[in-house]
Amino acid sequence: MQLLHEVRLELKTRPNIYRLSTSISKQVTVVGDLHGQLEDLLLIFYKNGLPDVTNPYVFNGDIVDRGSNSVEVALLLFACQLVWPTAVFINRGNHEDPIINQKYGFNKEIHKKYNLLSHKVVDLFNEVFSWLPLATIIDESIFVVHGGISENLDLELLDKLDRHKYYSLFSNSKNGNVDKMEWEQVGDLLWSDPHGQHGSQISSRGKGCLFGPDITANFLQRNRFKLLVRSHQDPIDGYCYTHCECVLTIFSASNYQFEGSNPGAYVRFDSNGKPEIVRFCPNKKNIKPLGRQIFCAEDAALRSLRAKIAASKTELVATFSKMDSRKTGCVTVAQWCSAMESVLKFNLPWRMLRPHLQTRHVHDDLPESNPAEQYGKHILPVARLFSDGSRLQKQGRAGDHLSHHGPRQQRLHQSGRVQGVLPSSGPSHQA
Ligand SMILES: [Mn+2]
Repeated sequence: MQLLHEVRLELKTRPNIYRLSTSISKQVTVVGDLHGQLEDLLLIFYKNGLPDVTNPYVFNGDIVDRGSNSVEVALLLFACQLVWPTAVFINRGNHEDPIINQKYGFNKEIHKKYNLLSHKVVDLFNEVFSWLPLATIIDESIFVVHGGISENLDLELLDKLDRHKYYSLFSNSKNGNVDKMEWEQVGDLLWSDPHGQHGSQISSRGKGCLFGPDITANFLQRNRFKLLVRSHQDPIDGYCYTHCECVLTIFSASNYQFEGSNPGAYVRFDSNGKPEIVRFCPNKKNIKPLGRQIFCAEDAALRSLRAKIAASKTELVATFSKMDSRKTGCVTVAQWCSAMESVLKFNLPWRMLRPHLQTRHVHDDLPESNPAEQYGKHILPVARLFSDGSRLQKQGRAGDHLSHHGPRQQRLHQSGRVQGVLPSSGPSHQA
């Protein structure tokens, strides 16, 4: 919930229409509908890299509903938005709307995942959605919007309106005084589709319109744009061009209708506006490298954490020693977590991290029993904080702690094979 609060504050500072330049990044990637398909988002990050100043992304709406991981997709994108505020841009889609979320699965998913908190979480998501910008212009030449345009679309009016008023495009209970013209234009951005005939027609979707090639040509010319990029429909190839290649539809939720119905696609523009479309389809072949990629990212974070712990080991041992008033050589998991947090000053889920910070061959060699059993099942050997037993001896407490290890363990210390700079303990092992 903290994340949602933070992202809401961040989004409030954004304009209704983002204006991006690729002068630094030399490229930008546009991702279409994700509809809660986390695997597609992770695959895009795997193939195209995580966002950063050299690799900015525009997510073109409909991040939630239909798929089973809308919560995860939205939270991951919002976290990216906070971490890389100048490299992540999320346009609002027609599914970022409380009324639509009631019908197409997002609210249901939240209720399942958040139980008693779910009403608050739903409200917060809706609040965040209402602050999502409505469109993005890349290098003053590419207009990116979820649905499309209409005959009278007026960017000046769209720049000025209070988008938060259009909390939902269906119910105006929370919207206050809405302006009919503004209301319609926001609806056109989020709901329209291109069609083959000239002029505009009422859309069977009930909102937005069907706009013809003449409306596109006029809009692009009037605003000196070269291309309209939109999403909102699922082409069989993941993307399609219409209106003499002036409209590009890009859709990133693979297998959207059924297994094999469509690949996902995203488009990367270079700084000359030249598009490179990448199609992808998560399958069994792709799952392995994706898993490995996540593992690699975690591994890098853990390595850096281990280095920080190693750098603080003097202070850590002093803290552990203070906690270990009976001189058992052990501390409880709770004490360990509290020491890690107070010494390293990182507010991390230490209890969850602990199993990842152990060195496997250390606890394989744990003695069967030891004098510290009074701490219960989850106890941790202070001595195992160190890779070098001799350092401990210099501190005058080493004898106490090392004596708790069996002969094999001591040999390991002496031979330098105990590399763990962290306490380690398997659930069924005690030190
Ligand atoms: Mn849509």
